This record gives sequence, C-alpha cells and structure tokens, in this order.
Amino acid sequence: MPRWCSGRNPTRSVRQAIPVLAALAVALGGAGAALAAQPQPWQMWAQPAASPTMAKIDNLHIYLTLIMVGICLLVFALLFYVIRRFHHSRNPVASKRTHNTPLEIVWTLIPVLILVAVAFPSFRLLYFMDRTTEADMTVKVIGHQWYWSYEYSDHGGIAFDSFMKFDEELEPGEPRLLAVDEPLRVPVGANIRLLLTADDVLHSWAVPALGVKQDTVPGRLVESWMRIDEPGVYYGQCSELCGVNHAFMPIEVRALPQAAFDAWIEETRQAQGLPPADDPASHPTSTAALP
Ligand SMILES: [Cu+2]
Repeated sequence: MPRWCSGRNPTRSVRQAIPVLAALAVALGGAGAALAAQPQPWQMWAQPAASPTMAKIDNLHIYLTLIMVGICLLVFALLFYVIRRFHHSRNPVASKRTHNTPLEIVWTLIPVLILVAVAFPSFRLLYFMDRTTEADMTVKVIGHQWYWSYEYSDHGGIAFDSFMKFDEELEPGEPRLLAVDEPLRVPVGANIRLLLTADDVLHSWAVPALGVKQDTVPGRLVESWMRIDEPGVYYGQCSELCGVNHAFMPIEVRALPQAAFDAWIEETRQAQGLPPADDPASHPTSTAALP
C-alpha cells in the first residue's frame, strides 16, 4: 500500500464520503429550487424571479452563459488542435506565413456578429427595466444614512421611515439584518413607478428577486419600476457603500392583495391624520402627469 494512504482504507473513505457529497448535492440543488425572496444557505443562483424584469434578466443570463460556453469550447478545441498538430515532432519546419486574408475576415466578422447578438437583447432589456409608461401608482424612495424613507404621493401623501430591526425585535422567522420595522407595502400586479433619491450620500435601492438595483443620488430624482406577481415578502439591501452602517439599512417589500393594500392605506392615512385619498388636497405632490 502506498505511503499516502497508509493506515486508511481508500474504499472505506470513499464510502464514508458518499453521504456527505449527497447531502451537499441536495443542499445545492435545493437552494436553487427553493422559492425564496431572501438569500439561502449554500445558494448558488439568483433568487427566483418575482417580477417581469427579473424573469427577463434570468433569461438574458442563460442566453449569455450559453454563448460564453460555446466560445470557451471553441477556443479550447483550437488550442488542443494547435498543440497536437504543430508539435515539433509532427511539424518540424515552422510555417513562414504572415497573413491570410479570408481567415482574418472570418475571425473579425464572427466576433462582430456575436457582439451584435449580445447587444440587441441587452439594450432591449435595459429599456424595459428603465421605466414604465403605464404606472398604476408612484412611490418615492429616499436613502439616508442609514435607513430608507418611503412616500406614497398618490395615496394622500403617506410617508414613513424604515429602519432595520435589531436582533431582540425580530419576530419568529424574520431574517436577521434584513427585516425592518416599517416595510414598503405595495399591491400585487400593479405597475409601480419608483422615484428614487438620497438626502446625504449615494445609496442603492436593490431587491434581487424583483430585478431592481438603482443608485440613489443626492439632488437627483431617478426613475425605475417594478411589478410583483405574487404576494410575499421580498428582501434587499443598500448596494452602494454609504458609510459605517451601510450594511444595516436593509429593504423589505411586502406585496399585498389589492384589498389588503387598500385597507393598510386607509389605516395608515388615518393614523397619520391625512385627508382621504379622493380629496384633491391629498395629491400635493402627485406625479401622475409624468411622461
Ligand atoms: Cu449603503
């Protein structure tokens, strides 16, 4: 028996490793398949898409990965062919050829076509993500050091701050460092225009399952949008380094059925002493006329 395995039975070691590898495979596969709107242990892929934007991002990702795999296979195949075919034992006299016009045209045209095939779906998705022309409602998102504020300008001017919950405040099942005291509540199936800004430094409002990641810039109002297809809770985090507590200003979005959302709006409006939503005075900052 060689020294490197002295005292150990290699067959037994392999047998012992099988359950560990099987558990690892289940964990990796399960993480990809689990319906989650927050990071999972051993997660390998993106969170399941919960918005049309994220579904399109997933599709583009798969498309680009296939192109990359094809290019890698071609390059490796050429590399191995050259190593073998032009080894000095098979090709003792090297070629003196300096150029080959047809070959050079081909190896210029093919990359150009690949770049065009990448550019068109990329730009189409960029414009799709950019804004919605058919917004059902508008929410203003404001980044602060180190919390978020939300304003519902179409719903009587409801506004509140959203702070991370400390460990001792967490309800059972709520994720640490992601749950907040006042989540952003939105109705399911509505096109929600997001108007984002910051009042001190750069922040970034990012929710992976919704495919939204938008820098917020002091003094500028930038636009994005989302539509959530399923009721649920979707977590995100500030994604632009903004100071010492950058890691502690998470984002929690709750998608509610329309009736539950309306009830919450009414309850919050009364709690904040705001006029009814159908009162013209309740739209002081309405953005409904935006293009
Ligand atoms: Cu930050």
